Amino acid sequence: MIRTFKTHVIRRQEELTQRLWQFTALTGEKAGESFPVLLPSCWETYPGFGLYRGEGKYEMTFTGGGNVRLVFEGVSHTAKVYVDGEKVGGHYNAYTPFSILLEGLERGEHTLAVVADNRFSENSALHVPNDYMSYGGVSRPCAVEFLKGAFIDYIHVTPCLHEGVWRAKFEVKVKNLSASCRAEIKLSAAGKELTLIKDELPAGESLFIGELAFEAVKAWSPETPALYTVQAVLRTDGEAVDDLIERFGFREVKVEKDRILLNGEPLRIRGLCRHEDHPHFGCALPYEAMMHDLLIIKDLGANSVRTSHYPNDQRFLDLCDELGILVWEENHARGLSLEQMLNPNFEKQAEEVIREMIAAHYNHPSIYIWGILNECASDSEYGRECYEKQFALIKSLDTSRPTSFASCKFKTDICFGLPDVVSYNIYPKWYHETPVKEYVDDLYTWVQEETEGRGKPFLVTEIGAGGLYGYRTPYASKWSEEYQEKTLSEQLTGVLSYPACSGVYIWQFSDIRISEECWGTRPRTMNNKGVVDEYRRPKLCYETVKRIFREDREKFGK
Ligand code: ADA
Repeated sequence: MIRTFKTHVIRRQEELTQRLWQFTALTGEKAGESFPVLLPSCWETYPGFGLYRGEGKYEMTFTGGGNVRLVFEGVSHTAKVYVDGEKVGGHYNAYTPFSILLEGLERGEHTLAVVADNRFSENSALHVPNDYMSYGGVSRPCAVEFLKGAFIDYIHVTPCLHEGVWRAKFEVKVKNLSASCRAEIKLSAAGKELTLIKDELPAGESLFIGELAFEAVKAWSPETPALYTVQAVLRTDGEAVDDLIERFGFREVKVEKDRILLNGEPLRIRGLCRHEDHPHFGCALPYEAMMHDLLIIKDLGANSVRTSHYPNDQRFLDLCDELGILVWEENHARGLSLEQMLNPNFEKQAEEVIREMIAAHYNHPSIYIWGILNECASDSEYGRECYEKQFALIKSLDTSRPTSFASCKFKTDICFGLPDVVSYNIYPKWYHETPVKEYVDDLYTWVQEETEGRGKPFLVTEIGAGGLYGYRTPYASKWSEEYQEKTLSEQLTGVLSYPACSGVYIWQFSDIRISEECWGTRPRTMNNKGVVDEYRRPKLCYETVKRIFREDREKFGK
């Protein structure tokens, strides 16, 4: 399952995951070990492979020919793809999709091999030893598609409310693999139809643009997450050759003064930061496990998830659309120092993540904000240049959502003039002893008085404390569940009662594995700040968070 809904009626797409592939380790002592595995998965979950860093090959066969497209939702973290032994493409970064087009492939049975590599090196600027795991494997679904002479690459839908009536702009990108022809796109969305015609569709890429008004549709909101589909059917020289079905919602996000507005109403964020991580699945959580996480998030009274620190599996975003969970989605980067940002590959690799993230996730109504570069060098001139370029790139691709970044540079950040929303990660009572309210007030006052962030909405994107599941002490010592409960309670109430604040994200949803290479000093080689542990068992703080979030929901009526 690639999406939670059907995406094609005409195009033949065959999912290659949920099937057995042959895995072979290629590096070090394990080289040559080979056995069948079910994809998607991470090899760290295979017995004996818990710490394997290197290359792993996944092989299977598919039958067909003609214009064939291989679609990968995510390979962690560097991929090389071979068909019948010949390299046909590659990709860097675990968390964004890519595809490989094979024109005129001979009909018959073909072997497909994907070599994934999870090693760290100078070539990899984003996947570095870090406070989360960079797993190895084909970690998200993949498929093979059989195309005719032209196909639809994407549909981007931008809704807007105009004089009380919802309108939607449709941008449809088509790739023509043949000679110039007459082409027609028929769009059907929420009971309306529109035909866009090009008398001459040249070879290569073309954009079809159209707009429709919708008088009788429901707006999307966390309380009523109404969703609609749009189908685009492509005809060339009169023949229906391809189609794509996408899903969207009618909602607008705007920033006005110091508030983020959803359909004109100020947002109140009660959120959790979440990594894609689970002891049984690594970062390749199956659909059922994603749903289970979201049920817990809903039960806690939260209304938002921050996809720290990378774009998430599209199925998770589909579920957020369906359940009315607001999403802060961010590009891939955590805590990169100035030196790491100076890696010659950094700019290009980060830019690719942004392009791929926005192209693939543009239509999700749940995504209300794009975040970038969590806790990177936003206190340096060079860092500022990077933030500036990335925000400009985002705005060139999507003007319908605000932007932000989560800073940890206490009173030294120089980038707050760049995003629409000012966001801070703060850990009073964990990494230092300043009382929560005093700390937030000090920070907010500095932002207003000394920075270009003055007057912008203000979010706290991380608060948290470590608590080891099952470690209980009557005197609430650090790392005990009691300490975590007491600290989170003080942090949450302190931040939520600060009137200038638009909301808060807890660090973090569940305990997670971290890279051995860098963070071996954290207990269990894990980040233990989860409200639930890695198996999703609730800690002592669970009921406290639930009470505080639910009281806040009562107070704000949403
Ligand atoms: C940071 C960071 C998180 C995590 C957290 C912590 O603010 O953004 O990824 O490392 O701190 O646990 O200290």
